Amino acid sequence: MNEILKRIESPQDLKQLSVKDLSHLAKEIRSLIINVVSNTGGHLSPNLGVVELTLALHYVFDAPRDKIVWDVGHQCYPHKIITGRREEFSSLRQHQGLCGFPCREESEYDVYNTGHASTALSAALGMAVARDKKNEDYHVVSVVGDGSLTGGMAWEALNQIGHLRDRLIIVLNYNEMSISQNVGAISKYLSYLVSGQHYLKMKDHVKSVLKIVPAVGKPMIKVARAVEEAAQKIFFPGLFFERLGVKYMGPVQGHSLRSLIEVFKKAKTYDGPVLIHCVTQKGKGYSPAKSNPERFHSASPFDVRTGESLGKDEKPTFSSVFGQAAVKIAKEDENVVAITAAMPDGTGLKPFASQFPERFFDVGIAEQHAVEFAAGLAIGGFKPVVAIYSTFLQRAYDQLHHDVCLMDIPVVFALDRAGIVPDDGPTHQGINDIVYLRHLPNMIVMAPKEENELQHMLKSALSYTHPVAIRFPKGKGLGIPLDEELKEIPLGQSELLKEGKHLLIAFGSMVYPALEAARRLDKEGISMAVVNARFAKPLDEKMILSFAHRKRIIITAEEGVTAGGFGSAVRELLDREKKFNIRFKRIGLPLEIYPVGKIEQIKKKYLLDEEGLFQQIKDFYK
Ligand SMILES: Cc1ncc(C[n+]2csc(CCOP(=O)(O)OP(=O)(O)O)c2C)c(N)n1
Repeated sequence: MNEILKRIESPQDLKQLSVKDLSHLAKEIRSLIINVVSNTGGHLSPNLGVVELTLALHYVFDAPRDKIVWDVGHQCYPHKIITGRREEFSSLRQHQGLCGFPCREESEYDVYNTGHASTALSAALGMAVARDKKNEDYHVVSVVGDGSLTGGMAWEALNQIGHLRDRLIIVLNYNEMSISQNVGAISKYLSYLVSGQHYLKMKDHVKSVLKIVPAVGKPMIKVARAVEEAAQKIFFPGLFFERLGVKYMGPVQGHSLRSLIEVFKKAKTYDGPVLIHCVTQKGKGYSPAKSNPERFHSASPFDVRTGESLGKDEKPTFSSVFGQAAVKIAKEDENVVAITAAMPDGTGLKPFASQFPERFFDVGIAEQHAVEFAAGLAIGGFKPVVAIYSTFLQRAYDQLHHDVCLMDIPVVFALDRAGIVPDDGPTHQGINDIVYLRHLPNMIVMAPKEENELQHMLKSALSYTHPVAIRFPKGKGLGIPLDEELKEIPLGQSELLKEGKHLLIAFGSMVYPALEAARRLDKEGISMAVVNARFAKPLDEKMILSFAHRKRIIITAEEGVTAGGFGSAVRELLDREKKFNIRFKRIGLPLEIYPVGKIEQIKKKYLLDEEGLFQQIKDFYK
């Protein structure tokens, strides 16, 4: 096993191989990926789908001199394996191991760090223009999926690519999937192009029928027209791209090394932008992933034999509690609608989508549009709930400000994966949202201490008639029983959980660790009251000021960057009042680029776990 792979130290070693050897190598790479990802978890089905495509690219082009730019970058495992990182591949997504996305700090073959979608065409165009302006001579190749092509930035790039016409190769990895089934009119157009192949067969078939049938009646004329239309598709496929000024090649069978090598060689000779439409299958080579590419898009560790996940936990995730609460509320209020930007499963909205298909919208990887679309729906009398991961909502900052908050339009934002996010590394951390939301006019910012409170917060948010953001972490809840009946939390009201002399006020996921730390501090003679803030905006000013009047120490805790975050909000309140002589500390995250690792490892490093809180408060008290 791995007879060929063990000889591949760099892409140069591929160039000596025959197509037959490359095809064996593809098998060996798939097997390595399946084995490693079954241990570490990771993006399985996207990577299994691009093995031949990656081999053909590295066979034809000369990286790192030629630049290969991956969109999202979740499909870079074969690329990492053949660019000198085969031995380290088992450390994928582990603390101090290989990052699951392209990473310039790791290798000169990774020209551009990614994690968020739809960036590759813009970045690649920039590189191509820089090359041409400096009279240099290398190829720039960007690989973009059909899912990522639903993002607006990809079209902004195409607009300029067709205008400038610099030499640039776009490999469209078409597999009909985003994380879930791909959506939208562009996706339909791409599948229409692919279906040209079937028309080709149909045309031949019809031709042969026409040959043997002498009479040409009305039905025959209809058939003849269909043949003509099909012929148009065949002879001018990709007309749309051609009209944009981008040469279209394809569709190409994306698992045929011979076809891929041939088309990439041809594309190399073209002096302008060219798009190669490669048809691939997500999960290729591993039947559980092939039959359920969505589940294996980003899989947790699994049993290779069966595909079953390892380490099942009975506690529901925050995402699923959110999704169920949305269904419950929508049953009672027909104006509630839900929106996702290509993450129906990850955000927990699948049950909503199946129960209320006409009130559910998957807009594609289009966070900016999702926010703006929601604002329009709200103006029309609906109550939109927009579920987007904290890190991806960063995309829509201006829409939040300009299109929702300035007009005080009631849209509810459910920010999943808020706080520290495991395994995916710096691009996926959800640690900025308190900061980027708190200063928006009219925006209410909430975070539940556990999953039961999340349900009540969703109900409450829909009653406030302002823009509201609810942030909650990735993963399992705390196992708190879920109330049947949902209640409304009065706007801005915090919750006192433990009496004490000084104040420890925690936001969201930090509440329980704060409570545990405070119980231990009691034993050290340090008496901290613990308050569940619930709101970063509006703050429970009355409660905080009452402590400020009586106490000497106020400490805030949040799972987000402290610069401009929740603690800063409390500090600003105290500064506004001026008259307090108190000692104040904010606990949270520094401005840094966060390492790959498990949540526990990262929290420990930044002293945000119970032990870290205990030590930080004890040291401060002294
Ligand atoms: C801005 C942004 N929103 C959402 C995501 C989550 N996400 C990661 S991969 C993916 C689907 C990408 O589909 P496609 O480009 O077709 O690649 P495939 O996985 O099908 O190979 C999504 C939605 C993201 N990475 N970035």
